[in-house]
Amino acid sequence: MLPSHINFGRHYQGGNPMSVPAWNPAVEFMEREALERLQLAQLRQTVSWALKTPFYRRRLAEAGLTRSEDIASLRDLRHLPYTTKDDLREAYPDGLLAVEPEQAVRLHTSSGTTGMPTVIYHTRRDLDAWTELVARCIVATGATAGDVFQNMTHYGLFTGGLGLHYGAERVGMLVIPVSSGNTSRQIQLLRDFRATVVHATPSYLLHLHTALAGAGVTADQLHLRKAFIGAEPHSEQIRRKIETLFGIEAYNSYGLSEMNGPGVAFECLYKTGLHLWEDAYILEIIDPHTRQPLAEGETGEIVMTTLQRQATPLLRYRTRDLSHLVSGHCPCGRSHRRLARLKGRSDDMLIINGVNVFPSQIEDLLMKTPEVGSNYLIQLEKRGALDRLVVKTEIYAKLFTGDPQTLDALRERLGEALRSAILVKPVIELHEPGSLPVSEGKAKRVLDLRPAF
Ligand code: DLL
Repeated sequence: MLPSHINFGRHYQGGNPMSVPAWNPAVEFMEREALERLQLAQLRQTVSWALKTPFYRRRLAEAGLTRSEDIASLRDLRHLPYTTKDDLREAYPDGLLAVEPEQAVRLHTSSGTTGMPTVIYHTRRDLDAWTELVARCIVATGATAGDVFQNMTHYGLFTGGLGLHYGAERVGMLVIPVSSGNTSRQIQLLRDFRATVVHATPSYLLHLHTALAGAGVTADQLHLRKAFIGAEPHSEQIRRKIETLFGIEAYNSYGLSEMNGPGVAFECLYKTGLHLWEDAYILEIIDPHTRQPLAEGETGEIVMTTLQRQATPLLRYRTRDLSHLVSGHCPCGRSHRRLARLKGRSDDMLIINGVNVFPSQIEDLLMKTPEVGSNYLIQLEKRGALDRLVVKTEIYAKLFTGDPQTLDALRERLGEALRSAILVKPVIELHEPGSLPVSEGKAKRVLDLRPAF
């Protein structure tokens, strides 16, 4: 029996302040024992899907596992191999595709460490399962079919746009699929269609607020009541600032393309941590150095195993994201455990206005350019609410003429090449040979001047 305070998302009107809105109460409030039984069954299923790929056949055989039935309990998970971003990169483009190509209906890619992207394929069923997870997240925040949803995240290979889009449609919201950028249009749409819920990166919402002032619009002329914020690190202070500036409630959303995208973990009305949907993912927190599991409350690397995705099943994927499990129960009564706000990463990936960039991608491109010398510096700054990437590079001495036109053309060419490779428009600074500081010992190539989040 479900507790009486739960409302089905489809019918929730937000009238009773004590009630907890939920999209799929049967799963969201499932007893732990039943949830773990479901996880075990899905883990076996996932391993049998994974065994369809040469990559996992080899990896699992090395771990002594050739049949999914060999998994007797969830504890056996620790015998399974880890999967890393590099594994995904090496499997590019279809080494991890576990279904017939014609069964896959969409793919998403995200940046890999040295430019080679990681690819996740989805079957129709995978997309449906993802949509359901996102619908759960949306309804858990109290958003309803009656809301007008302006989706300000990028549509395309990035998963933020399409991920939230289909979830919001499923809930029955009126969706404005505006995508990212074009702030004056965002403001016009917010006003004309009286959007009540938005989805954006936290830095973009702060930028939007500044732009509102420039357009002579005050937040209380809008009809906003909620924001879903994610895709980049942000502090509790930033959330509060967004809430105060707009007079709304903002909910933290965590996800990554390798685990579909958004819809992995989300805050509910109570904002006591991000519920991670454990019927869809097995969560582990490990010490990134020893790879040993950590106890509840200890901060370590998030490792996840997909439980529902057939086209690209992933076992023990090392996300490189750092967090810990929140102990105790959430007042909402959901049985799915909660992740604390993310604390950073255990690798050098940079998140620039929500876009993931590895310094090695920038280095690769610079080093491929004959006019560029070997010394360079990647600097990150805040310009207003947004991040700014400055790439400072020396010119190769033999090709340095000092001719302003040649330098302008090189600056332009490098800026464009980087923009298309990493999807962030950099400011390029060209320096005379030998003029950038040379570090003693291990070169420090990244200078992050953004305030700590
Ligand atoms: O950023 C998916 C997403 C879209 C999540 C929209 C939330 C909202 P990727 O581009 O693959 O996917 O980037 C994933 O972004 O490993 C984290 O390092 C970081 N990240 C995502 N959400 C949060 C968050 C999407 N709420 C990477 N807080 C992840 C901190 C986050 N970091």
